[in-house]
Amino acid sequence: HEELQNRKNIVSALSDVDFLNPEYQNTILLIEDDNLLSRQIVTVLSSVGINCSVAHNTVSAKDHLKEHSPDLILMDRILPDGDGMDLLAEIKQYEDHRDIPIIVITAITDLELKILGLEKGADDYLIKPIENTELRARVKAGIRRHHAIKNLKINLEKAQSCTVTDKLTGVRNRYYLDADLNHRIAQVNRSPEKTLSLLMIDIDNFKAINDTFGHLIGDKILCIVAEQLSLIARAADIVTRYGGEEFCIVLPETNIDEAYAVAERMRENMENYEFPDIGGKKITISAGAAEYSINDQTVTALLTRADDALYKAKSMGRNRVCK
Ligand code: GH3
Ligand code: MG
Ligand code: MG
Ligand code: MG
Ligand code: MG
Repeated sequence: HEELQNRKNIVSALSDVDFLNPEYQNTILLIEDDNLLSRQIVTVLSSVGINCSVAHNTVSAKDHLKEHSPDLILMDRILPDGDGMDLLAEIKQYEDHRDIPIIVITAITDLELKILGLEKGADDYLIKPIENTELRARVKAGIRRHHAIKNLKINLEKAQSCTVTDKLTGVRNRYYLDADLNHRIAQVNRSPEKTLSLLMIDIDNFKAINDTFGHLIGDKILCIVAEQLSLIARAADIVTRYGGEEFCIVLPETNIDEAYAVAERMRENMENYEFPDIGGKKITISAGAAEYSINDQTVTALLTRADDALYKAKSMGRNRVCK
C-alpha cells in the first residue's frame, strides 16, 4: 500500500504524466543498437516517469521478454543480429505479449516497408531523426491504449466469474452446472465407456433452522455446508448451488457405487460437524445419487433420476443417501 502511495505521489509530482495509471509500473522495452539514440530516448522518456529497459539486439530483447511484460516496446527496424520485423512477428505470436503495443523506429520512409510492419503487428512508427515531443506523445498514447486493454481484460474476467458463481456461497451456480453437464453428457455420448455421476443434496429441515435462528444465520450455515461439501469433494468434482438449500455435485469419471460412497462421506461429515453459529448444534443432509446412462440423453433426465433418489432419501427418514 505504501509503495502504491509513493508511486502515486511520484506520478502526481510530474505534471506531464497525469495520463499514467499509478497502479501500473509504466515500463517499456527499448530495442536499439545505436547508443546515442537509445540514450536520447531513455532521457526523454524518464523525464516523464517512463522507465526504459534497453536491449541492444534481438537475443537480449527475447531474454528480457521471458522475465518481463513491458507496457510498450519501442524497436529499431535494423538490429545487429536480425531484422526487427522478424522479431516483431515472433513477439506477436506469444499470447502473453500479444497486447503489448509495438512502435517501430525506422529511417526508411518507404511505404511498402511500413505496410509490411503493420501487417506483422506493429502499432505505430517513428521516423529518424526522432523528435522528442513526438516520441513522448506516441509512447504515451501507446501505453494509454495498453492500460485500457488491461483494464478491459480484468473487468471481463471479473464479469465472467460473476456469471458462473453463486454470490452467497462462492461455489458454482446453476447456470454453470447446466453448461458443464451438457458438455460432459455430449462427451459420454461420444465415448460410452466413460462414466459420469450426479449428486443432488438437500439440507434436512432447513426451514426450522431459519425459523429458530433467523435468515442471516441460515445464510451463514448455507456457506458452511457449501464449504464442507467442497472439502469432501475430490479435485475433479464440481460443487454447485442448485437453488435454495440444495446443492448439485457433478462427479466426472465416477460410477454409481463410487458416487454413493462420495455422498456417504459428505453425509457423515455433516452429521458430525458442530456449527459454531448455533451453539455447536448439528445439521444433516440427504442425498440422491444417479449415474448417467446413454438412455438419459438429456441433462433433465439425469437430474430427475438424482432428484427421485433424493426424494426417496427424504421419505425414508432423512440424513441418508439413496441411489
Ligand atoms: P426437508 O428436510 O424436507 O428438505 O425440509 P426443509 O425445511 O429443508 O425444506 P423446505 O423446502 O420446506 O424448506 C427449505 C427452506 O430453505 C425454506 C427457505 O426459506 C430456505 N432457504 C432457501 N434458500 C435460502 C437462502 O438463501 N437463505 C436462507 N437463510 N434460507 C433459504
Ligand atoms: Mg539499428
Ligand atoms: Mg424440501
Ligand atoms: Mg431441505
Ligand atoms: Mg429443498
